[in-house]
Amino acid sequence: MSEQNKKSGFISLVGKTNVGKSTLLNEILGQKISITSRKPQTTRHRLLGIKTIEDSQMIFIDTPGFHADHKRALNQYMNKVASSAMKGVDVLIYVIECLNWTEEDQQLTNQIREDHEASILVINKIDKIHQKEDLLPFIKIMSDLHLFSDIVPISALKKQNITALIDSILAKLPVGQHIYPSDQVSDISERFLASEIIREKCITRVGDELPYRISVSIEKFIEEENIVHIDANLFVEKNSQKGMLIGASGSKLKAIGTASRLELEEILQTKVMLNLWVKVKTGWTDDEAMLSTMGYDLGKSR
Ligand SMILES: Nc1nc2c(ncn2[C@@H]2O[C@H](COP(=O)(O)OP(=O)(O)OP(=O)(O)O)[C@@H](O)[C@H]2O)c(=O)[nH]1
Ligand SMILES: [Mg+2]
Repeated sequence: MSEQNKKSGFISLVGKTNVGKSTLLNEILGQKISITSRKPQTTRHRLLGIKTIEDSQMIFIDTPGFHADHKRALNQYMNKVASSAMKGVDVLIYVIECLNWTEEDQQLTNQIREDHEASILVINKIDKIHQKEDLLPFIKIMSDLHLFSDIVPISALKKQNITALIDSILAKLPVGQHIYPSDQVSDISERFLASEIIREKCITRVGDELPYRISVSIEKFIEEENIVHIDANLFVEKNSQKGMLIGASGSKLKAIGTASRLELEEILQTKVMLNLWVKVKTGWTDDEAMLSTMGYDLGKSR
């Protein structure tokens, strides 16, 4: 392959929380690098997913979803990570849920017209549309906004129309040298992925408010020949939350530990010995200094 024919570019996935950005990234990569859940504000960090197809290297940036609650330092941090990923990329993918374009979307995309030659509106979750004939008029309304160069309806979960989306991205990718080896899929470490898998298992097993109060920190990650030893702290903000996470006679924490271990064993392809501790760190979601020591730092997003 001649060097001049190579294409490479950064593609960010942005949009409101819960629209399916991380599900889409995992589907494109064919591998889970970004955790997902039906609860809002799942992704907290910017992370890269890399897909190389022949002479084209697509470097995707998954971001935290935008959300209106700006009050806490953690929420402000997440919105900042998302807006910084809207700038300086080669292709911007703005994801929405089918038939759902809001005032907030309008505001968030206002800057696209000036900043981006190449922007794609992804209308996700088309599998949820009851009346299929509703889709075409919606696409027409979106197209009349004149904000996006392409509009691609997909279902990330049901793997519908992903090839059309890839084709649209490839057509917009600039000429350039590849930055990563062709078999590299992400820039995240196994240690970081472990903390995220554990956080995902917490999110799915607790009530609606608690997910935003939980942070996971890996204290030990030691790889031996046939086993990986992982110790992790789960931080919450209050003693009452600690009880909710541990559950009656430790049942909830045990379930979180088992589900995390099984998935980590699958990902790491080895046995995993996992120990979890729940600790209270009062007010961590609204304390910039604490956020920084816990790895939420705009300078280094992970
Ligand atoms: N029915 C349906 N559900 C989907 C689809 N794509 C994603 N979901 C679900 O939508 C929920 C949110 O998905 P995520 O991928 O976590 O969404 P996100 O945009 O990354 O959310 P944040 O990280 O919070 O910004 C999950 O329960 C997914 O399974 C889809 O195409 N169809
Ligand atoms: Mg996400």
